[in-house]
Amino acid sequence: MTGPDLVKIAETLGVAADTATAIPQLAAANGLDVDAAYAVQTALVRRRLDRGERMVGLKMGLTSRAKMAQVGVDEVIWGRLTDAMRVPDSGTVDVGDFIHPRVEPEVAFLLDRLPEPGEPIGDFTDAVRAVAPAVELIDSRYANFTFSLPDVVADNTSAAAFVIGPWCPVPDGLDNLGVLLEIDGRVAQVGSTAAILGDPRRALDEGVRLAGRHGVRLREGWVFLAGAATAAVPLRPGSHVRAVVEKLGTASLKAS
Ligand code: OOG
Ligand code: MG
Repeated sequence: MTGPDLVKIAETLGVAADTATAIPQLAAANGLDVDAAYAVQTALVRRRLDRGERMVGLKMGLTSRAKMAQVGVDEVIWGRLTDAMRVPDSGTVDVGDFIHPRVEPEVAFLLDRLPEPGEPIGDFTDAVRAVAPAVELIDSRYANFTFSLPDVVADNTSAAAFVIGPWCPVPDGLDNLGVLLEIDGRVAQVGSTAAILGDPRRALDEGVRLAGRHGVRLREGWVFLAGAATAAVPLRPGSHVRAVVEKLGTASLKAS
């Protein structure tokens, strides 16, 4: 018996993203478990690299209860970021490039040199050069933004675009900073960085560990998104989105 055709599944997900067309969930129908789903994710990102995109970082998903509850999946997941997903701070995205985009406030790390695989990270300030507020734009390729754990993993954890605000030196504490998501000047979500695994620094340990299981090593100069502190909010054309993180500042995005 042969296993599922992982490259073909990745192609289906890639075309869904390229054409902004929702598809039915595919993990159950193809017998994908979580490990096979990460292999699909690898093939899906390979498809981007083959057309000239560069890997620029890693993102964590479902590191907060608010996010787990919103999508009904309760495991921490990780995905890959490429240069084509990056939008400059205060930049504009075209909602028509996506299926049903949502935005969420995040904290980003700029990675320094990390220890060898299997070694503990040790001092956070040795591993992380700078931190920044960020907005992640997620866009599940599945109809109704509904998926199982292997589905969302295969779909590169809904990664679509991200904005990083100004980098700042690592503050003394990151574990209890207020987080706001504002849409058109109105507060749409309120939270705290404490919602991210108790402390967003923990997300880095998890990222190193979980990606390491699949042979992915985080690199110096990469961006790392620790995961949203609040639930995500649908992005409508014409909106102006700001993520504000206490002590760190603001990252913003416009939608046309
Ligand atoms: C999965 C991605 C989750 C986060 O920050 O929790 C994520 C999704 O909600 O579609 O990026
Ligand atoms: Mg996110």
